[in-house]
Order: sequence, then C-alpha cells, then structure tokens
Amino acid sequence: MRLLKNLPEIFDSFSEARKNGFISAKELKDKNIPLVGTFCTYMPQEIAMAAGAVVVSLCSTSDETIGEAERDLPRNLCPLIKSSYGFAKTDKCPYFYFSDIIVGETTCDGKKKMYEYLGEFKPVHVMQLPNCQKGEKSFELWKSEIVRLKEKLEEFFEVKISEDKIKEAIILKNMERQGLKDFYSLGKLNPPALSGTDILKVVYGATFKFDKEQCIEEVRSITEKVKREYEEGKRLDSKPRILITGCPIGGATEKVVKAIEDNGAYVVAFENCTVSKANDLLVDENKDVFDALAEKYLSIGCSCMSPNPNRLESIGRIIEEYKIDGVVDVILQACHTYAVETLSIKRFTNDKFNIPYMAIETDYSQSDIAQLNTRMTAFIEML
Ligand code: BJ8
Repeated sequence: MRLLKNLPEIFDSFSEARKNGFISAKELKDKNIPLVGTFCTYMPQEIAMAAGAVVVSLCSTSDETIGEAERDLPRNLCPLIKSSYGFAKTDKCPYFYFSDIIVGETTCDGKKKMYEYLGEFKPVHVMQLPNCQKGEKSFELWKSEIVRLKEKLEEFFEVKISEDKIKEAIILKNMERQGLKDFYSLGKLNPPALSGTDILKVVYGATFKFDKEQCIEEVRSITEKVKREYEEGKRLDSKPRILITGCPIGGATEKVVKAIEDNGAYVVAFENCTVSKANDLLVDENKDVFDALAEKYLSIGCSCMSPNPNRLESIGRIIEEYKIDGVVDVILQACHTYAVETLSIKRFTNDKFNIPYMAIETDYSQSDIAQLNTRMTAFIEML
C-alpha cells in the first residue's frame, strides 16, 4: 500500500479513528457484525474474533461524564472507572451503545464492582482472573475461564467457535501486534524518528480501526515511510529519552506526554496497556489454542497481580533497549495497585539502572496542566 499523505496527516488520521466511532460502529451493526465491548487488556480478543465479532475497548478517557457517574459512585474512585460507568449510564459512548455484550475481568476492585452495575445496561460476562501469574492453579483457572468465555459467546451469538477459527484469529491478531510492535519499536532510534505523541496517536488510534487487515497494512506502510525518511536524514533533535509506565494512557491523559515533550524531552517508549503491555508478547501459534491464549494473557504485567515481576522485567528490558534516561510513572487518582507499586518501580529504576524516576498522579481534568509542566521541567533538567 502506498501512502500519499505526509506523516503528520497520517498520524492525525489515526487519532480521528476514535472520533469517528459512531459511524464505524453503526456500519458494523448495519452489516450485522456483533460487537463485544471490553475494559481490559486481559480480555482474550481472539475468542470473540473467532465468533465473528469485532472487539472494542470501552475504557473511557474523558471527564465528560464523571459528574454523572459521581451521582452513583464514590468520588474517590479511579477516573477510568467513573468515566466508563458515566458513558454507559448516559448512553453517550457509541461503542457501548452498539456493544451486544460486555466482557470484564476481576482485575482491580473498582472495576470488578463496576461490572455489577453495568449489568443494568447491557449483558455482562465477567471472567475470574487469578491474582498471581505463577503456578499451575492460576494457569488452570485462567485457561478454564477462557473456555467458559468461548462457551458463553457461542450461546450468546448462537455460533460455533471452532479451534480452527481461534487459530485463525490468533494468527491475525499476532500480525496486528507485530505490525504495531515494529512501529512503536521505532522509538529505539536515537536521535528519535518521531515523538511519543505521534507513537500514541497511531497505536491508540489503531484500536478503533475495525478492519484489521487494512489497519495492519496501514501501520506497516507508516513504519516503512518513517524508516525511509529517517535514513534520508529526517530526524528529531537529541533530547532526554523518557519511558512512560503505569496506568493506561490516552485521551485526557495525553496531557502528560505533552508536558514532557513541551518541556525538553521525548517519550520514546510506553510500558502500559495502551502500547507494550497489549502487544509485546505474541500468542504461541504452535500450541493448543487455549494453552497458548492462557499463557499470553496471564503474563501481562498488570499491578493487580501479586507479585508482579513481569512488569519489572518489561521495564528493565525497555530501559536497556530504548536507552532510557528517565522513567515517568503515570498513576490515575485512586488507583491503589499502581500507586502502591510506585515504590518498587522507583527502587528498581534507581538502584538497578541508576536513572531518575518520577511518579505523577493525575485524573481526566485539565486543571493540573500548569503543575505538570512545572514538575516535568524540573525532572527533565535533572537528566
Ligand atoms: S491489564 S492496567 S487495562 S486492569 S487505572 S481501572 S487498575 S484503578 S486499567 Fe488496567 Fe487491565 Fe491492568 Fe491494563 Fe483499576 Fe487502576 Fe483504574 Fe485501571
């Protein structure tokens, strides 16, 4: 595929994908394609894809409906949960509106309790996620939950989900992950080829492009174009290189990336669900499909796991491969698991790699932008 537009236009077209949600979700419904809404990276998307459904993330990233959510839920709750609930309650999210069923997992306490209320608006299926990545019992529980999801979707959509179909979905989803990985791995280039803002536009935007084959093709073409232009000498300035880790980022929380890049550094890598947690590890195509899916998804290094060594392993690898100068941990307000984990991430980055670390607590409002700029300026000056 040839890309005729220039790179900034192409990056913006990925950002537009989410905004065009109503039209694209309606087009799917007009074609009778089922829509499965999810809130978490643990959801084994291949099962829904094998049922012929399209999977869409419902994690909301704007504060538009938080006021409405606070009428029902505590104020001192993570904005991702309040906002997601608020969009569901007010019917303002086209993806929620058009979803046939919601699949959730027992991750953090707030999210799993929210699913109980979402059942008032839509059919909800909750997968019981173990609290620990290691051990046969955790693996068997998660594998059996994946089989239970398959049975639920078979019954709900009145389809047969064969292992061959799951295998096909695994291969397609792996191609998408590999394509995105090749793209965001461009962050390893030093000096950088593109900003963290642009990396995020493409990777986050790709989750709202429902024609997977076309999306894979587009992402591959962008990667080639960026590489070609880099070789021709189109490079950004050398600046301190930042790794963002922590809670999912996107929409309102892009303010953190902006504050870093407006104040003298580039974000070259994202160790969170928006980017690497979802895509770094592929599903093994040579194993039993349920074993392979259980293995891949259970290895996600989310702070709801205890202990959570996979997150440290992933952060360590990124620090080395991307030549990171500083780590910024983004914590959504009232996210206890990520907030408590800041201590171990700080110790890990300071002691093992001797690089500066900063934790930022934020929400979906724009009221802390001045404070973010001040803190980022001070942090980047240290690097
Ligand atoms: S796999 S990071 S998408 S749970 S920020 S709602 S943890 S209180 S979003 Fe997440 Fe899945 Fe983990 Fe990823 Fe709770 Fe924290 Fe809010 Fe969170």
